[in-house]
Amino acid sequence: MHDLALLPSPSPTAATPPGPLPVDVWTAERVRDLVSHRRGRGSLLVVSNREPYVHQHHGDVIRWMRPASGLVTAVEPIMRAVGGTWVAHGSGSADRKVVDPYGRVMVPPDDPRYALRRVWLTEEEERGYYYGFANETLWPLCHVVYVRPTFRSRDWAHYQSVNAHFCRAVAEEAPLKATVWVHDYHLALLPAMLKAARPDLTVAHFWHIPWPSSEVFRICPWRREILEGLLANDVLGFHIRYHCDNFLDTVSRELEVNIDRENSAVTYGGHTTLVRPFPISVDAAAIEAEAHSEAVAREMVRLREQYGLVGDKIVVGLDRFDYTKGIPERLMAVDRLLTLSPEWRERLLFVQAGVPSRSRIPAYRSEWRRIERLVRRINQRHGRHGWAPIVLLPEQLSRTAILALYRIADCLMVSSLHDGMNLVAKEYVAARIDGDGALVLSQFTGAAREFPEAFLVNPYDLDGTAERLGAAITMPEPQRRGRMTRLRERVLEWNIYRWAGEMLGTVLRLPDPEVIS
Ligand code: GDG
Repeated sequence: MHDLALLPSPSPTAATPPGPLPVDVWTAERVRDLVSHRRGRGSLLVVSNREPYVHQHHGDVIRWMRPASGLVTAVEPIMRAVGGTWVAHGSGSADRKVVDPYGRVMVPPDDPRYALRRVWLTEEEERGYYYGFANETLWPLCHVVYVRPTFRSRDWAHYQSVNAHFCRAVAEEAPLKATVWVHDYHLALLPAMLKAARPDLTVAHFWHIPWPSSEVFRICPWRREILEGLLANDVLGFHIRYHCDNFLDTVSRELEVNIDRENSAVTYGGHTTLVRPFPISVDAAAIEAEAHSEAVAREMVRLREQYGLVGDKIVVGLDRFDYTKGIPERLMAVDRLLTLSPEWRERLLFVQAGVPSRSRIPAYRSEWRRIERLVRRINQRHGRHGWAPIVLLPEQLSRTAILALYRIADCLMVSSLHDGMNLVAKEYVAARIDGDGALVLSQFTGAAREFPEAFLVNPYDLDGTAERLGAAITMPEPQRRGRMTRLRERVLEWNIYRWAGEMLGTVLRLPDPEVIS
């Protein structure tokens, strides 16, 4: 079973935010209308490795949870709005117990809106495809963080066979001329397999992580197969234009393609793929509404009491514990600030929350040990009178607790070494219903392109990051609020429904695939 980070149920329902909405706002209803108007050609299927709901045994009872994953955070509200089928790996200990004979269960469990079709994998397949090829090969290959990718032929064989499993499941589920929306780097081969098995399908793919430069990608022994898999899509989406350009450069170096830069389209073997940026986001209105709730207010009190979250300034970090997120760099920047400006001692508290992730992989285990060592050392160096500057919360936080932490945080620090988008930064901004708070944000996240009002940092530059953190927590209130107001306007307008509306709109405007019988 995965060492998933799990969120307790239930999840919030979308709600209308207080106050006037920006003029051109996308809502769940607007995406639903778009999909239902254009659905003449069939229905919508989402495919991803990660499932949106996991069923687990707890003694004699079965409980369901939502995994802590950027992909699930983003795609789940869309499926709730439009319905359809989501095909994903069934990873929970009780997942088989709750499905029908075809591996299907209706979700959300407390408010069924769409079907979840589970794909079953053996331990060995999961090891090779998920831990091996997806997370020891493609993840480090696409994130330029100087962790060397591993290339094992047996992982590659599992990756191919698991993609074929997913293909069979989707082909069984998809009605004629359906639109299939594939997600992420676990399923790069699936589009080509689907087009071969079911040429009537329209296939789109959203790649949630960065695409590296062609120079980086060319070390992959199976690069041709991966690129051919992706070029079978009708639409291929990345978070930002820079990743699209890297992808276009990569295919132009590796394959005989025709590239139409004007339309950002690639033609290969007679098939054209539109390659476009679609910046992902969060359900900002729902977060805003939930941040107003009594439950969040109570949780703020509980967290402050339980963890002693008091001080002039509370700075928060929240991540899956992943080596791409730059957690040691963040801790070292806090250390540097406390060393250069000792007047912050006993006044600044840094809270690092999050869940251990992929801990079967050695690079993740050593990252975790490094974080623990650093926290100990920094607390010894600067701690006094029973006070220590860093609080580590390596626990599974509920969504209510996450929103409470965002509201407590005078400053949120995102210091990823490389990150496709980073939804934590967007959630923080959406949760700041008081219009206050400061965001320190790595320039190597997709979010940095949309958030120039954040305190942008290069996390490799410790002095620079410490200096920007100092500036963020000392900025006078009027300027700080001015920046937050602009960040909030952006996240409310460029919300998750706009992302889905723009990507699905592009897909649904395409002509029907030509099927030669
Ligand atoms: C990938 C890409 C891209 C985090 N820690 C805990 C927790 N979370 C929740 C957050 C947020 C989500 O998980 C993380 O989303 P991110 O976008 O920050 O990061 P990844 O999981 O790496 O996501 C990323 C994303 O896909 C979407 O395309 O933005 O670049 O890497 O929703 O709130 N939830 C709980 N406990 C935690 O400790 N419960």
